[in-house]
Amino acid sequence: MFDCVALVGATGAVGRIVLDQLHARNFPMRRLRLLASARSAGTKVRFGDEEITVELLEPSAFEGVDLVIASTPDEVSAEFAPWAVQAGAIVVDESAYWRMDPKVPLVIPEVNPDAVDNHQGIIASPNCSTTQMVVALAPLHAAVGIRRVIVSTYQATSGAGLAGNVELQASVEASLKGQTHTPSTFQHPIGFNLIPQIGSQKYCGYTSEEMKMVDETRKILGDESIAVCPTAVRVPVAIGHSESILVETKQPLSVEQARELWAAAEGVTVVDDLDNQSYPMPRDCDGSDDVFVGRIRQDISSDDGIAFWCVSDNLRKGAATNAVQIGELLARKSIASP
Ligand code: 2RA
Repeated sequence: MFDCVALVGATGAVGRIVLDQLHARNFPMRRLRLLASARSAGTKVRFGDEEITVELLEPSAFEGVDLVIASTPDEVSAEFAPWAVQAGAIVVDESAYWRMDPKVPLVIPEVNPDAVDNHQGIIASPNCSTTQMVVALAPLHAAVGIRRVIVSTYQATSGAGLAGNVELQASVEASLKGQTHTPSTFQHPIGFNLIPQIGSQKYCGYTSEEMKMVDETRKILGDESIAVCPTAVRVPVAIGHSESILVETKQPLSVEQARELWAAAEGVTVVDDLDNQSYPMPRDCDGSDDVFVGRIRQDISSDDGIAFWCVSDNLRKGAATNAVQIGELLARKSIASP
């Protein structure tokens, strides 16, 4: 049980869901404080029957805080996380800033829960596109070993925050009226379009979003030999990232075995009945905490591959839920600040 939990970024797209989750899951805490920049400080936010006033994010704000859950831009996290650790809090951070720091565990509770044991104050939650893929890959990797992954993502506009969904609506409405909406969040109009760029150029023609899928997957699964070839695409869907994944395994894996492994895996739901038009779709996964897999089939172009389709609510398991689950894991393990 935590005496005091602070949520940083409560008014953002993910922060609002963290707030809902803390309440709905009866998170083990006695008191919740909300911290934000000067722009949001002073606003009142509802938490169950309470109204909590957002306080200013500053170094002294972390006195008496045991656990911080944070959903902020990278540069905000870079600045405040050391203040919180200095004050004796554990930070569960959803930004990308700390994820690849060797001193920072990168954790999906269903996959690598023991990674939290050696934290040094900061624990990172992975990128949304990585999280759902790794939840699906982990049981296969444990059973037969994964050699290579080829993944194409179909990522919802809410991955870019509240502004992404505002832009989706404006862009669709403009298109329906035969007008052009000038984008400000995305590189191109997103209404009735697909944009094969998420993030900026990072390595050999791959974007920052794509390289997160390479680097974070290896770190979470603890295996630098796994080859990942990603293509990340923004699609005109508000909530729910989808991924087409082809996985090559070290030992043979049948469709039946894969289905059994997923059926037994925590946090995975199999929806796979093509004859009855049953497979995961973003509309059906919106608001759910699981990772959904379907369209499971043998790779007909090689002997050692399985192809599947994977969908998850990017704001929940991809962000808010995973961070809250890390907090619950710390509480279960009674892990305190170092
Ligand atoms: C996106 N994955 O969808 C990013 C958010 N972290 O834009």
